[in-house]
Amino acid sequence: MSTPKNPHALKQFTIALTIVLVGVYFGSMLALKKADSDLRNRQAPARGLGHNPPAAPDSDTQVSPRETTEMDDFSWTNEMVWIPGGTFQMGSTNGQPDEVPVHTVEISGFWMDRHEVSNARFREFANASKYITIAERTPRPEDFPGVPVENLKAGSIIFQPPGFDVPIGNNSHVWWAYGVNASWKRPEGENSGIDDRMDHPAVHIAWYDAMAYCKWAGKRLPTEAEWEYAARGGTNNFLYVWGNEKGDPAKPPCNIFQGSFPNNNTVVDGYKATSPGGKFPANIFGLHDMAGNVWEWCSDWYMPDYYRNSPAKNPQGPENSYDPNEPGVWKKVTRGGSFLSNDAYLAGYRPGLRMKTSADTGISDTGFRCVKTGPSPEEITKILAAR
Ligand SMILES: [Ca+2]
Ligand SMILES: [Ca+2]
Repeated sequence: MSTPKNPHALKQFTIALTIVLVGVYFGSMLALKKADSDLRNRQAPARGLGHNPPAAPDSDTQVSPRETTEMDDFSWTNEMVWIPGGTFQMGSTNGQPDEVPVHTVEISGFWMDRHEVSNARFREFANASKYITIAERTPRPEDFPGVPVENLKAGSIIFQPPGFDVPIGNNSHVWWAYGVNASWKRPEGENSGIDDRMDHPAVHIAWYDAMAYCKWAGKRLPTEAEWEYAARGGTNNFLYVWGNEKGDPAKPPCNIFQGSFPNNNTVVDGYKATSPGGKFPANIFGLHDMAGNVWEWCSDWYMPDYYRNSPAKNPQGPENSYDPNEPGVWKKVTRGGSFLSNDAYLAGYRPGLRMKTSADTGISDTGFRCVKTGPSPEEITKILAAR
């Protein structure tokens, strides 16, 4: 694969960059983290040997499913749409090397959240479960021996335009910074909040955080194949979620980045960062923001060549993870692009585009939505009629 143009592949790089930007004060901690990462990279066994995935961080196992009534009233279907099973062509010949071969995949029917999980929903979960996201946790001294405790600061990765021109195709990723105290509650770090963004998608959600939410909600994350099938609206193998044409530049069909990335966001679509769920047209299945707004976690580990030999029915993803650009870092798939996606850098909002991010990493443009295996609408009608 070529060097990725999207910054999601480069957590360690971003952290290293932060060392320069933030200086010695915070750099001492992050330098150790990078050193630790480098050590793990060197020790990583060769791909495909069944090495074990990293353990979930502490406290992720403490979440319990929310209390429900004894008899399922199917009220959970109100915020979801039924995705009827079918067969589709997964992948794209118009994208990156990891999007081929285009192959036939059969998907069983499932339910999917109409919107990305909102701040309101995530707050409901956090309040009920007392769950603390990874971005909110202060790094533990035992994980960073030798670093003064006062230098261990919770935070997450935020978008920060550098203020100088970055040539198209430049992979320096100078637009990412470490935001001290950035989290889903403070999307841009200190002095930011979500009071006026409760219907926007929650961001700075790591994969482990999303899994904890799913456990509480009685749902799960979509597989990568389910996500792409749903985004494409079933059988269509369009280039974009809505068809093969990009559409009217004056009326963007989704929340992405207009203008010259990263400094000049012309905000033609009306949103510089996240947008409330449902502000842009739904796709054929009735799903909103499957293109843009925030990247969405899938359950699959990332493997660049998974399409070459994956199961033809309901593929669940590989057992291992390998990113040639960051060997040794276990990554989960994210899909759909974000408010930062633009045509100069991968056009991440295409339904075939595969992104990958370290499972413990939150970013200011990454969230998720859930799916659920359950009876179809017809079956539910029968169940309710029989009561
Ligand atoms: Ca936008
Ligand atoms: Ca999205």
